[in-house]
Amino acid sequence: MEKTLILVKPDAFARGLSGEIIARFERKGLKIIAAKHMTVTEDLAKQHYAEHTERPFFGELVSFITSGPIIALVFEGDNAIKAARQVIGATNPLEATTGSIRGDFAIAVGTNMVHGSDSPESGIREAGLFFPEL
Ligand code: DAT
Ligand code: MG
Repeated sequence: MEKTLILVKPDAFARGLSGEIIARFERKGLKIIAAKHMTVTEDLAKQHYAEHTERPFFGELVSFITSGPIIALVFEGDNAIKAARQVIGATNPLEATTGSIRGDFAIAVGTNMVHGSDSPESGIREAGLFFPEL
């Protein structure tokens, strides 16, 4: 079974949409195996977004994800990575279909509500960063 790290980002948490968002993954058939409320440190943010270090928006990524409380979760299930990314929608909310989290709740790519791992390997890596006990 695959694992995916899901982050309910600061924009979604501040808007009171955590429950709505988490419910969508559960309804899809994914199981929560870890969850916590936390604030991401700069060090953790940089490790989490390591693949984006060279991107021009890296600084904004780190400052946004550390800007306020989040909910971090690990969901498990068959094809959890693809299933969760379908629930989340395209990176740019203006390209995300209605019915997806980003399509329904967001407009800007910088504040797109949710993170979801993009491969089984990154699911394991990212889940381990946020939940070393797993
Ligand atoms: P995703 O979150 O869909 O996996 P990604 O891994 O390519 O997308 O990028 C990570 C985050 O970086 C994304 O959720 C929002 C931000 N981002 C991506 N492309 C961007 C861009 N062109 N300008 C600003 N922020 C961007
Ligand atoms: Mg990504």
